[in-house]
Amino acid sequence: MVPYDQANVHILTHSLHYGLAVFEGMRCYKGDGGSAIFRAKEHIRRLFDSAHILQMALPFSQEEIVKACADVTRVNQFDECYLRPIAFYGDGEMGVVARNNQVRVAIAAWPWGAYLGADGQSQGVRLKTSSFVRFHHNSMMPMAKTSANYVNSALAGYEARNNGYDEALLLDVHGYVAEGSGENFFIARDGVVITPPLMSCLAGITRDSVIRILNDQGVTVKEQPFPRDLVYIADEAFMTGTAAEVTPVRELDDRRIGEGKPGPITRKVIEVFNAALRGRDPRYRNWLYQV
Ligand code: PPE
Repeated sequence: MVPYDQANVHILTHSLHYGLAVFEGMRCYKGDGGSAIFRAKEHIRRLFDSAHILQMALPFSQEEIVKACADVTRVNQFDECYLRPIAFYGDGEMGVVARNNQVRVAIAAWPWGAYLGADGQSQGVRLKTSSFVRFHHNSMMPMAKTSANYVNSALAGYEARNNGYDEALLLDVHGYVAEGSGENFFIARDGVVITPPLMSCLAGITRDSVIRILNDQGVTVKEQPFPRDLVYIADEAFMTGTAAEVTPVRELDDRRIGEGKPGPITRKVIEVFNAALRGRDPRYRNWLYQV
């Protein structure tokens, strides 16, 4: 455990220069059985998947990192918090392809409120289709949660906010809906839910959880490409992510979606998801990692 002020790295930390870092974002919730990290094992598995894609060898096991995340939460005495494990190349050699720097792993925790604002979470957010295209999987790797990927997200996220919207919706290189700058995206029309396939978007753990919840509710979920105008005429839309949780979407490109407020499918997903996070739904109790 390293105190906040001493958790420093050298200015020549390789990953700071070239973006070759992999990270995770998880939330710990206080529920009926005490505090627990939501789907900790799946998140850390994805951390290792991201590292594998970058050919970065992590010097710990998945079990060690999961346990360390619980330790960080406990030592900080947080009931609820956001957790950020990150693996990166330390200082030593410079140059893009330097391979001899030590792989370092850190885990930070802090309290984090509603990602897209409290109003956004209750009333729905307003999105703008981004002029920045989600990168093709032969340029960057959307399946890897690497720091470098977030330059694309930040460009899109800034643009949307500069223009008075809450968040960006990025299209893929073929012009189909991909995801938000830090969220997966879903629409519902005539009772069927559609989300983009795992092609130009991150394999979100919240996305996976919501698909499971919808299936358990008897709602059909299709993972298929769709264009932005299908979003305009959708009955409902929502975004998912660890930070954003399940955030309703009320507008895209100044077109109201459905009735312009969280619809019945979205509200049901939020209700079941919130129960699952806090250990109040036995079907999803194995999603919780007790701290
Ligand atoms: N897509 C992107 C691009 C993304 O960054 C996230 C998470 C998701 C989808 C949803 O994934 P998941 O959290 O596994 O359901 N974005 C993280 C970073 C947010 C930040 O600003 O930092 C998050 O939500 O923790």
